[in-house]
Amino acid sequence: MSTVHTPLSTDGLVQLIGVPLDLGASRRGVDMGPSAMRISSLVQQLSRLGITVQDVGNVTVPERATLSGAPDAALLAITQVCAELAQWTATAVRDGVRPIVMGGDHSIAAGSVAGTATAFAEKGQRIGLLWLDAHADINTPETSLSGNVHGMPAAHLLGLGHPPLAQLASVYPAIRPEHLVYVGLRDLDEAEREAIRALGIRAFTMRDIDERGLRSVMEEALQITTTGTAGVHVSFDLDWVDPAVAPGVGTPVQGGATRREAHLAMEIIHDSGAMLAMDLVEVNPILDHRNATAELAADLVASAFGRRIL
Ligand SMILES: [Mn+2]
Repeated sequence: MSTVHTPLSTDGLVQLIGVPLDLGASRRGVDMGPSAMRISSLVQQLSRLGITVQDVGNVTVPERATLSGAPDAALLAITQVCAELAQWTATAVRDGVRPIVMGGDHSIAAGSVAGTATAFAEKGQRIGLLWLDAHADINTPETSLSGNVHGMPAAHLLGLGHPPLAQLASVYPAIRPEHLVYVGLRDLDEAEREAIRALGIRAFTMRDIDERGLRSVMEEALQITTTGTAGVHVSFDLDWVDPAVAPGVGTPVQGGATRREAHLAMEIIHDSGAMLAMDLVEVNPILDHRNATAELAADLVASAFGRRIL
């Protein structure tokens, strides 16, 4: 087996971007997610698939202790981090490199996805967004009960919420409601249910996966997110997976996807050939056991980038 592989196309180029940010959550620890991912077998597994991996390091994130005591201090800091992250992902995508953005809490998706959207908008194209998560993350500063910004990135990408954070892409909104699909929801606020209904967003809950099976759900989700778009940005919150398998996450919720369902979702994403970029968020090493959740994430990424059993 050759360990040196020259990719035939840019499909074989991946850039790792770390965003050690936990300012969007009340529970601490997901700022260590990028370290946990780098310690895992992620790079080794991608390399084995013949993928060239470039690790560009971490976006600079201010320390929580240095923020002012103002109520919106975290929101302003997150907006700054997301603005820089959007530039990083846009640059990667323009260069034909697929970014894997390692969070950090999910608020960073407001930046990572905005960057992907910007790079394709320059070619006159829109992008789809596949959101794998226990939560819809579609609160705004007005509707949120907790004020936690990691519960708001989908809203910001749809053009709602804090205007500077909702306007990071060169297109507005970064994502149109008809191009966003949720898979695996199981914990929603009433305001989020209303927002999903009002915007007409296609949302597959865990019940849909139970009743229809994951394959059917994923195929429809990809069909919707790739219709009229250049492809799909996959925003993967590890809390989509059941906490029995993925205990080290920011906001665990019982009743999530099994390990096999998660792998199948990744395999179907790979088969679609439509993935433009990926977020891996909410890995919390403090709650984890021997880095199992980051290792699971590395394994799932390998499936999403073409690893096969046979
Ligand atoms: Mn999330």
